Amino acid sequence: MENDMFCYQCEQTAGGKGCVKFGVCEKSPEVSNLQDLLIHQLKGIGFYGEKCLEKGEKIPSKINKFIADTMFSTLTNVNFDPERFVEYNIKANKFKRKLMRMAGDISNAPNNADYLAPENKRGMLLASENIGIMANEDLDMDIRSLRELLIYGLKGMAAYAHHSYVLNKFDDKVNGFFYKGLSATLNDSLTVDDLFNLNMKLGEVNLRCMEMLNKAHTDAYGHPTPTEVSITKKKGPFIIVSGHDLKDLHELLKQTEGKGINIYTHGEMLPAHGYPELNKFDHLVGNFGGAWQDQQKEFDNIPGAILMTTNCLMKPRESYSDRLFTTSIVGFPNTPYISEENEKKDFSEVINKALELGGFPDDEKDKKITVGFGHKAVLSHAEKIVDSVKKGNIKHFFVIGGCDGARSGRNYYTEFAEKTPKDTIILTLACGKYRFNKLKFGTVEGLPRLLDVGQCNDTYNAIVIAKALSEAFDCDINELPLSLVLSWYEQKAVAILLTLLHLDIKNIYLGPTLPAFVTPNILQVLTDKFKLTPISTADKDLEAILG
Ligand code: SF4
Ligand code: SF3
Repeated sequence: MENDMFCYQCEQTAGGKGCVKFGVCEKSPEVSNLQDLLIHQLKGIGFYGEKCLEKGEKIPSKINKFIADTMFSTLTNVNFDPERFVEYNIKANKFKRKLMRMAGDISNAPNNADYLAPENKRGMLLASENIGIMANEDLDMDIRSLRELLIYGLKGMAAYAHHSYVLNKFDDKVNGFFYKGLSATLNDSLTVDDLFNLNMKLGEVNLRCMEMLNKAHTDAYGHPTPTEVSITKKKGPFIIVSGHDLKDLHELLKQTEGKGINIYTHGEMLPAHGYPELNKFDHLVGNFGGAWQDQQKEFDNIPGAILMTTNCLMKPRESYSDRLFTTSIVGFPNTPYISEENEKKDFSEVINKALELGGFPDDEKDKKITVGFGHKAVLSHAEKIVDSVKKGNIKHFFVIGGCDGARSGRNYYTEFAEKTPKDTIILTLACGKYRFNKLKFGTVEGLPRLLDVGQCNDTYNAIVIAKALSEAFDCDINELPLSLVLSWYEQKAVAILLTLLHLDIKNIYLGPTLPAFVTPNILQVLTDKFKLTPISTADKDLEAILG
């Protein structure tokens, strides 16, 4: 094989084309190839699962959960442990056999749908040589592009389905679409139009999935309310909790109560402070550091423990690999892992490590930012907002958010936010907010100009807000004085973009670069149909938006 691996699923892919020797994210060829094999296995599972559903069979929830968990595990910066993917591939064989039995006799199964992987790593790696993204060199480029778009959208949705599962929320339509979408990528009779429509459908189903997750979060922890969060260090032992899983944070908060340990949120865990049932713990003391790509520098020699609940995990440096813990679908070789037994996690190891390391020696001078502007909190001011827009005192709304990343072009988002006029409001979400969330934006009409709506999945909140405003103004969302300026990095951003396009939201600005897996033809369709626009400079784009 010419390349050791092939992966182009994220924004930092090598040379803007594909990682072929080693992942820019540090994913090894071994892991990449085992992931390819797993995705291939899941496509067949999708085919037989779809047939079972057509027959009215009920698929066991452990198989639905397996699909969400394992697709999520292949998302960028989640799991780097080859042994985990060996285990997942073996389990995939078992679940595929089960679905094949349930589906009964099928005459028109696509090639390889019934493929079962060898049950050892060596065999798996050999087998993976023939099934990667580029294995079929004759495949039409646009078909490949739309199949990959669908797979990455499914990976993104899998993350949100996984977070919902852990809080006991399920949805048949969401589960069903995993089978349909995966199966479609094996179906050679589907045209470019068919696959395009399936991607739009994924956008619709992902909206439902984000809504389910929003309900899971708010049912468990209350509706976010505006909350001040300290962003400075406090004296004493501590644990930093990163990722998106609020349940893990809640468990850890309960298990550390009264133990003299401070808990800090990190990255996408920042919005947790807005939830009343999480914020009520006094030892949830603040937010630590910046976005994910700063972690190696910020965790270097840190005198406390770190818990990574989901992405984004970078290769741990030796100076903190003994104190960084992974859990759930996250993993890195030779890094401590907290498993779940009977739906319970015991964080004693993390707690003991934090106590042993002693923590920060002193308090820093306190600084604060505000989070917690979910749709309830924002829409409690709806009347005032509508009135101010009608009077011309609030001129425009911007949604500036998405994933952060390491590329230098991402300064665009800082500059853009800084240059928005004083009579405009910025809604922000996901880790892209760290580009500007510690700057002072002041207020307009008594409202903060920067409203932190939450995690990437809280795009659902931004959509509810936009829909409510469009109803109040009796207009289409595209007629609102609202612009979306988004950054992407990994596959959740792909799912979210498909949701926004499904809602027919036009004129989205997207950067810092366009996905390598989108061909020029497909990009042209997105530009023509939705006026999707690559970012240029903050000045030019602001001028184009505000005129
Ligand atoms: Fe490269 Fe991104 Fe794939 Fe990692 S996830 S191997 S950086 S394309
Ligand atoms: Fe960030 Fe990884 Fe995507 Fe949830 S934490 S948005 S990049």
